[in-house]
Amino acid sequence: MLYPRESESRQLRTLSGLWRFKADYLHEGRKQNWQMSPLEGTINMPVPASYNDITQDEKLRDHIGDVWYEKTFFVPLSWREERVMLRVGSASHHATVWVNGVKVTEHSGGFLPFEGELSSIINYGEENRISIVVNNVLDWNSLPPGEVKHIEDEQHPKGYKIQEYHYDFFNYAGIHRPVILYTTPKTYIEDITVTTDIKDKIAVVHYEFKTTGEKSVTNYSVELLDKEGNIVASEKGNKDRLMVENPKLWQPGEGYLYTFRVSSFETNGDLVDRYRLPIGIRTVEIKGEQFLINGKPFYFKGFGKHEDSDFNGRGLNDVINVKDFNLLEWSNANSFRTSHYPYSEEIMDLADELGIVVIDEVPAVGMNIWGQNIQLFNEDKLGTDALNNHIKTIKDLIKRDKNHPSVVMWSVGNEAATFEDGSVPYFKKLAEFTRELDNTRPVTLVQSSKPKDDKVAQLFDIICLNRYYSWYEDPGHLELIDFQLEKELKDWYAKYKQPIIITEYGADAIAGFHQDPPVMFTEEYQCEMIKEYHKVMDRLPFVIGEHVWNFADFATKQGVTRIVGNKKGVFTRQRQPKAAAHMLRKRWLAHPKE
Ligand code: GCB
Repeated sequence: MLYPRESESRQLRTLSGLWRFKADYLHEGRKQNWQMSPLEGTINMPVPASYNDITQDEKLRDHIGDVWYEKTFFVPLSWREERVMLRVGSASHHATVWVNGVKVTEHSGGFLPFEGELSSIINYGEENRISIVVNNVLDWNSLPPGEVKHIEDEQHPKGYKIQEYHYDFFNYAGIHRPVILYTTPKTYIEDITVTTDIKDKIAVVHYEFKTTGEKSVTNYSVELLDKEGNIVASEKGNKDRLMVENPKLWQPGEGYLYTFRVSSFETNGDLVDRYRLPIGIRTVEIKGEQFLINGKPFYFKGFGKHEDSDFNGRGLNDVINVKDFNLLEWSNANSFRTSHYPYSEEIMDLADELGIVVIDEVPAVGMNIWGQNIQLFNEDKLGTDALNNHIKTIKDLIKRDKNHPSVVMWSVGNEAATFEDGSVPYFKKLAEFTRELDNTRPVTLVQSSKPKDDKVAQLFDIICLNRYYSWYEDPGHLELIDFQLEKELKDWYAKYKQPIIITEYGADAIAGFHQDPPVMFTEEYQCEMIKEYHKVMDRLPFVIGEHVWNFADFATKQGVTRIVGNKKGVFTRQRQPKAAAHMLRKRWLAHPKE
């Protein structure tokens, strides 16, 4: 599914802005077909945004179930000749869309785009009404998984239920990314895949795309344009390769992008469709202990992040996104992981443009119930249906993100219960499937098991490890990190001979809390803990990256270990630096291992 972009043959209109909104507390909407007539008793709701933190009503914040969105819009008469599409960047977690009461599409999975065709439904030159119902319920077959628990005991009123989930970020819901109307010609370029290789200073850009529609189009022009707009290579087929001598490479810190311009023509030479895809020329490879980008060893310096900000929740927030990339640059970071779900396409575009390296993760988080002896990888919980949904999500993510040069690795999940026997066939299937779809990028699963317990790391290309010595294990004992971490990292390496990225390490620090000698929750403790990890990582050559948890403080569900959210950010939720941010900035100015 190509990201909607304007061109000579394509138009685009955003439906971002205020929508009419109504929470369906009594579960009536679907039965009463609320999509058939204008909603009554609505409030204003911005799109894109999470709805949870917009009002003063905690009932809405904590609502479990459906909410309805509605908006009216016009499309010009001239669009009658076109294929008119409606695209939702993401809606968490399940959505059904109607236009003028006619169902257009439905989708499950809260972090990826979906679309439907409106051409035969829409009133051209007249008013149209779009209705979207969004449901936030998670179950064992959704990604991320969760479970609605009905609590039946004398401590709770009859019918009391909660949405349980075993991951550590607030279950924000709503229409999180833009809703866009766009047109393509009726015969349109549907999908483009570009991969790049470099041999002896010559870049080979392999490409493939297809055209769908009534007309049989066989005349194409495929051109590669540099930043100045010069055509540096061209071809005529829909599956071929372009050669570029002395290419400007996409590099960490220098996101040089070419424009891959595809045009299709009628036999008489008239333009049918045109699409411009930004691409970067680069290679990625793991060789021995090293992660190579363009043949050079790359050391990951950066963070696990979240899409999370005040009021917007998980809704697309251009202000925060641009600020975050400025802070990444200020910190001298070169990479981040899209923990724990695919981020917006707008963020991925920024990473491409700014040369920030990305580990791209599917929303497979919470597949582990800490401290409870419950097996998850079986038909009762994470069985065949969950696996199929996981496979579909990987497929959709790769389809969406395959052309981003910033994406150097796929992560098929975070901290699953990989000590269970049942996790082995499950992840074997996922690793194989991911490689089948894309053999140009390494595949990982972010781990929290101990090396002696893990059963799946051999299926993947690189070990990504989250560790919390002196926080969840031996809280307060900074002096143990050196011993414990070194031993464990050596054990991982001895067992699998794969390079290791520490994809999470860090401590909660409440900005402004100080105590020296350090105690937990102070800025001093956060700094000291991070520094202790560095000492170990710096002496182990097979450690090839450090992603501090987390970039910024973020919202979580309420609980006794969370103080108005998770405070492991080195920036506050409002993006102000804590002491640790200054410390990292100094460390990352150079390659930590040089
Ligand atoms: C983890 C999780 C992350 C949590 C973090 C923490 O291991 O991957 O989602 O937020 O620990 O702070 O507990």
